[in-house]
Amino acid sequence: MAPVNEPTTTPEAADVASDPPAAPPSVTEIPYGTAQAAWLVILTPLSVLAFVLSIVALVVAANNEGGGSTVVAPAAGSPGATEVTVGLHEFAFDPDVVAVAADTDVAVTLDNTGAVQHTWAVLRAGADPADESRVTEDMILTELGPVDPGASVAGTVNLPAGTYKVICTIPGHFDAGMSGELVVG
Ligand SMILES: [Cu+2]
Repeated sequence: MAPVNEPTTTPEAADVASDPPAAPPSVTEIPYGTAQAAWLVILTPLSVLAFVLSIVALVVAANNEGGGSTVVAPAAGSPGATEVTVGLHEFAFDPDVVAVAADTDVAVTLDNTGAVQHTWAVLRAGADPADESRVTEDMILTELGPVDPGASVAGTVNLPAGTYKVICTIPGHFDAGMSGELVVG
């Protein structure tokens, strides 16, 4: 017992011994650090993955939204539709392609969800002006509106089968992209 105690109680030995014990705290911190690092190794990729997935979801949602109003919009209603609703906003029709029945009264409702007035003017078959400066009065078969912001206007069209260009006649709007198609058949 004595030989064992003697070295540890020696001041010199105690100093030597007290130095290593001072180190263990930092040694015992390493397991904690590695444990935290291990959690970080697991959680960081998961949070990065979650972040990436949420970005992907946002991009997909944004693309779907854009596709619904501007890109290849599905025709509203069907070839035999006798009523259709079209949204108006800066600067597009929603949807921009609308299908309705031919040679019959078709009820058209325009909902202006934008902040300024808009119209919905159907041009005669074959009329396809490249820009607003080429639009003439005789091109316009029928026109609904102007529709005030937040308001709705109802009207009726009765047209023979064909594909008609639709534009907003408020100055600047057609040139800003506010045009669509009315497919009658
Ligand atoms: Cu407009």
